Amino acid sequence: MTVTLPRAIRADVKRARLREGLASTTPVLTVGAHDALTAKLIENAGFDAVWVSGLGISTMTFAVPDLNIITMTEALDAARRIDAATTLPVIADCDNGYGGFSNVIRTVRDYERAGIAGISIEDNLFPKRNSLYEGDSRRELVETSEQARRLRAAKAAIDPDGLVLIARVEALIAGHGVEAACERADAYVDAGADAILIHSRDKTLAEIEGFLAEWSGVGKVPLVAVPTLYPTFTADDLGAKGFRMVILANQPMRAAVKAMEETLQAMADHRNAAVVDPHIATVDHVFELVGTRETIELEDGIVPEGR
Ligand code: SPV
Ligand code: MG
Repeated sequence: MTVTLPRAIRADVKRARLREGLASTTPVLTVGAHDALTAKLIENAGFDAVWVSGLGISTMTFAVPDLNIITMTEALDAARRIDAATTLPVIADCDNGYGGFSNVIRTVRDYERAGIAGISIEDNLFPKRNSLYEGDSRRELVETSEQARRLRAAKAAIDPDGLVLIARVEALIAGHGVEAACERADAYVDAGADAILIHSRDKTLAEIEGFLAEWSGVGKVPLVAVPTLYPTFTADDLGAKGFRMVILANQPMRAAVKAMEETLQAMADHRNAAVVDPHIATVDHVFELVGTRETIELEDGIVPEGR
């Protein structure tokens, strides 16, 4: 028997898996990746899907704020690398489509062609501000009718069975209230969105509960939650409220930042690496995670004994 590496999964298979997940009452439990290895670790830990976090890519790959500074092609490159590293469906955070009407269409078409399973397009005006940033006094949204026009045109520009288009409503984040959020969600569904991501910073969940009580699409259109600021609600709690996807968007990135800061500080304090050795991954584990042995055996034509 020869050594084999994991097979690449076709885009249509990942997309079908994502559509199936969104149709089920158990939410698709999705975790944010900022790079390819993180996607692999998310898969190894048993999650259902990977979110390509705009905050994560901006922070970890470019060390710039999440303010529409990275370009569509930089974000797509990151999404491609992440998608290649996992058999799970990948949902890419495409911010606001990186500009105006034609940028949104180009974004959707390029992600479709790249074989990404799903994307999210939000209604923050370019240049957007990260939704979690508390100090922001200027949050402007694209007019509802214009955002719907963009989504309708984007949907028309791709295969109906192609990537899953999640329309992200930022009305609650921008302080426009539940009624405005419902109007936007209606308009985006009418424009052809496959799912609605309703984002909120309200730690009590009252805003989200208000939306769920008011919106006529609940139970008909898959809803997506990003519970960064209401993390005590489990995926099952959110599933019971009607959410079909729960995105834990940035915890691996924050874990990496903390681990690296602590490791670097300890090495700086002790001026050696022995102090951190028991607390960091072994080199062998790193080799193992990326299939180093299998790749070398395949390259060298080695047939392992007993296999
Ligand atoms: C991201 O991960 O980039 C997101 C989620 O868009 S949030 O940071 O909550 O806006
Ligand atoms: Mg984002």
